[in-house]
Amino acid sequence: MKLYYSDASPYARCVRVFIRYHHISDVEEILTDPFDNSPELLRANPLAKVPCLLLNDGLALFDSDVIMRYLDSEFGQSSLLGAVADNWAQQCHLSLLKGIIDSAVSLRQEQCREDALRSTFWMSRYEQALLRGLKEVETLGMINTQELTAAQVMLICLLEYIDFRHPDLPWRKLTPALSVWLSGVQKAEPFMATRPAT
Ligand SMILES: N[C@@H](CCC(=O)N[C@@H](CS)C(=O)NCC(=O)O)C(=O)O
Repeated sequence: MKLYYSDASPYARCVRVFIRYHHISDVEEILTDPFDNSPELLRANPLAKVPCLLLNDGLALFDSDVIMRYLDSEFGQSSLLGAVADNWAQQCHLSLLKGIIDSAVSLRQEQCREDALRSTFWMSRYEQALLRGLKEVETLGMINTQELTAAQVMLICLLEYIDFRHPDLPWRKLTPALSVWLSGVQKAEPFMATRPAT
């Protein structure tokens, strides 16, 4: 299998952590800048987004959500996602985390635009959604299990992405329990091995 990924993408990082967590060795990880529109990526994913997993039979899987479900169902001895399959509250926890990642990535994209095109309205809206979302994550107690869950994988990738791309956001002050929890879990090997280079 081939995984097209970019180093900084929090979506791709979740998938790469799943690969390591499940000890899947048959994946060639191909560092890809989606904005290069390489023919190889476009053939696999017409949306030109990473992550995209190309299976050995030629089927291309995207987005990160589908890839994580695939890896979990094909290779998971202890499932990261299976337990939440028909638990709608927990499914919604995953949607919340995905939505916060979307806000963090959209905020970054807006910040990267030229001064004249950058929208303070959208930057403020993304930032507010992100901070409100994290407060809700803390309230919901997603960090209160010893066993690593899919939600926790997403949360670690999200919080480290915020530190990486938005170091000035006051998330640690707003959600101190998440901050303490992160420092205890972020040294696990799958996260160390996939941390974006600074
Ligand atoms: N919903 C997708 C989002 C993927 C995504 O937006 N990836 C970004 C990198 S962080 C990308 O490839 N952007 C290129 C583009 O938007 O054209 C997923 O969960 O995989």
